[in-house]
Amino acid sequence: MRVHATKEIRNVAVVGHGASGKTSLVDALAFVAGSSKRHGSVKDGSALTDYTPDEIERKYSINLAIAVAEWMEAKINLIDTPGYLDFTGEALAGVWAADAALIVLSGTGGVEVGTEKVWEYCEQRGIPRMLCVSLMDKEHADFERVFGQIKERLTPKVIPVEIPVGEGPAFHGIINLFSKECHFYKKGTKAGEYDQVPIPPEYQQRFEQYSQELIEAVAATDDTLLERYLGGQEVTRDEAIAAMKAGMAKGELVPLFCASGELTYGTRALLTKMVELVPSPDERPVMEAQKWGAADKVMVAATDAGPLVAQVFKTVSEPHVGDVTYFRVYSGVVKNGQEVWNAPRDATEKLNHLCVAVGKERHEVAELHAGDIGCVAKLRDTHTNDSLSTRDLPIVLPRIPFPEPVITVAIEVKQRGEEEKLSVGLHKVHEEDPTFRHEYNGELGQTLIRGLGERHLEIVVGRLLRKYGVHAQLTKPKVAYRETLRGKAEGQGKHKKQTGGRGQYGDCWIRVAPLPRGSGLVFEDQIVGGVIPRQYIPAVERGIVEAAARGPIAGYPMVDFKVELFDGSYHDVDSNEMSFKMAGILAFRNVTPNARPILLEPIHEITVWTPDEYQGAVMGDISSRRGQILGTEADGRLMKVRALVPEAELDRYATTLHSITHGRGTYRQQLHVYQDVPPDVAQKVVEAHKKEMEEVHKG
Ligand SMILES: Nc1nc2c(ncn2[C@@H]2O[C@H](COP(=O)(O)OP(=O)(O)O)[C@@H](O)[C@H]2O)c(=O)[nH]1
Ligand SMILES: [Mg+2]
Repeated sequence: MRVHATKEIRNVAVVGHGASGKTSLVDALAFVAGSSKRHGSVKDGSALTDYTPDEIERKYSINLAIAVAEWMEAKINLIDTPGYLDFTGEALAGVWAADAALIVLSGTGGVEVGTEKVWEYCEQRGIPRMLCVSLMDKEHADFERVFGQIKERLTPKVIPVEIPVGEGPAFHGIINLFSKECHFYKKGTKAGEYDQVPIPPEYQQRFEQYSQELIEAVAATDDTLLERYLGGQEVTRDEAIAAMKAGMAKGELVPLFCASGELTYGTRALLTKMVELVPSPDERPVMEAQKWGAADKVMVAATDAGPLVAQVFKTVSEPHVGDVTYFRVYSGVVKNGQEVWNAPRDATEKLNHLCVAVGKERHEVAELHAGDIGCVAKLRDTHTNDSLSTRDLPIVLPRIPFPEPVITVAIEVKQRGEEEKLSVGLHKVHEEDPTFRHEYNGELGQTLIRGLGERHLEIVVGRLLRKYGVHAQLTKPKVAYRETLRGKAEGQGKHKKQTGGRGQYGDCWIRVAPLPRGSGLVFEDQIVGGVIPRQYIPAVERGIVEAAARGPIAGYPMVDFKVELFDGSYHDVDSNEMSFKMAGILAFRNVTPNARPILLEPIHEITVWTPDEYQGAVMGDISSRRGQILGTEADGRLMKVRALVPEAELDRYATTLHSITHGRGTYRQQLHVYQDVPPDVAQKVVEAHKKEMEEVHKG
């Protein structure tokens, strides 16, 4: 592959809802451009950018992947991304690394929740957008309907630059409003070939109406153009394109295209428009970055003359290869074999076998210019989101704001002895995927993993098996119950042993009483007259603290109570710290059952965002989870519902919410307070605990 100069590079993130046709369109664009030799398909697992075993098996994208289309002297780096919200971190990374987005919509599905999500990412990153309605040949495809949805749900700034001729199975042509050309496609078209024909008479009126709207919208973004247009002068195609490009850069215009990726219809025009309308890296605004180890800001511009700085936006671990690191060069030129510096990790990395990725293949290149995207294998200390620069001028770019995990489940090994492998595997998966987290929770005795959805975590389980040989399964996370006291009580703890030589003697009297939530355990020494010598009092406290880790009801940590140590006795020879610690433990065990112990459970405050029409269902579901609604209010186009829900009832909530709101609801949760468990529920928790203890003793 030829090395391309900055001016010739176009970085385009292909984003949209799942199954809108992105991967098929990317494959078609690369094939039609001649950069890929085979027209692959998602259905038979041969699509250029869906090449991992997981993707081939499931027939949808999970990882972002790159294809290249060389067209009109330019090189378009197409970053194909998954549409499902479980993998939305990949879409975000793709948008981050690109200079524009091609948002793909299905001719039948239109604007869906994934479309809204990626639209938001593009807004945040401030990149120009093109919209393309694909699957135009699919039964019930409806361009006008999708156009209407875009206007209503995404942006009023959308402006069609193409209109389809025929729809669904009758789709066979596209009228281009810029060039005023009509292209007809024959059945069996292989690589987007077309016949140029006059605009069909039945489309004449539509053509004129849309052309007028287009030219008015374009002229409206540029005063001189508008003046000329209003003065009745002709606006040429080139002028219109230039104004459109400028309007897109300002976010004032969003052109709409149509295509069928699978049939390759519309792909040639789309390639041309990407080259013409997408800014090259040096046409994008200069970025502000941080000089490592200094307070200075550095302005990073996409020029070969600038200091080298690149950012890793994706890491994939590949069989027989190890980690493959995808990065974008934001400034400077990077050469094959060059040494670079990962300043925050204090690591030198050598870029051996510098490559350009095309799906699963990698083509070695001599160098990459400012703005280009490449990859390299076997870096030792570099991970997703790291910046690479040089020792002379270490620079750190702003980090990609990956989404926070939303669901938590527990994971365990199926076969004993694989625990170590599991922990290594989880760590590796996190390095590849910043939206995945893991931690061992000592209190629950469980490894908890967090991610963006159940599908995400199931894929992780598959990856652990395939790549790290770990047989793992997902289980329900345990609830961190607590115990506390409702009443007061007092009593004694006495530890006395006489075994031959020196004995053991410790004796204490304690009083317990409840404290408000959040107080923890408060210990008060009220010993007077040295009935317990000073040096043994901390030992009593340690005994109580240790015993309080397992409450009297079901062995959960006991919190929010006060212990007063008010009396005791000692023995001149036999007393020691150990004996007083035991006395503390015994006192706690004697006294707390008489102080009306109760079980507490964590209550989370959840905030749910849902379209209006599902609000009733969302609230009904919350009530059925022992939830208490705190309030509802409008928040933008959505309704916001706040509620308190016990953690025990929130298992797999993300999945339920997804299904009640048809994928459009989202939520956040945060631990709010610990509250009494209702008696009937407490009964079940106690029984479950008993059963677990019996099993532990049996096993
Ligand atoms: N009829 C028709 N089907 C398509 C077209 N493009 C993709 N598909 C099918 O739609 C499904 C989803 O396509 P895919 O490219 O994986 O969509 P993605 O999830 O957006 O990447 C697959 O079964 C494709 O074969 C198209 O242009 N026409
Ligand atoms: Mg895909």
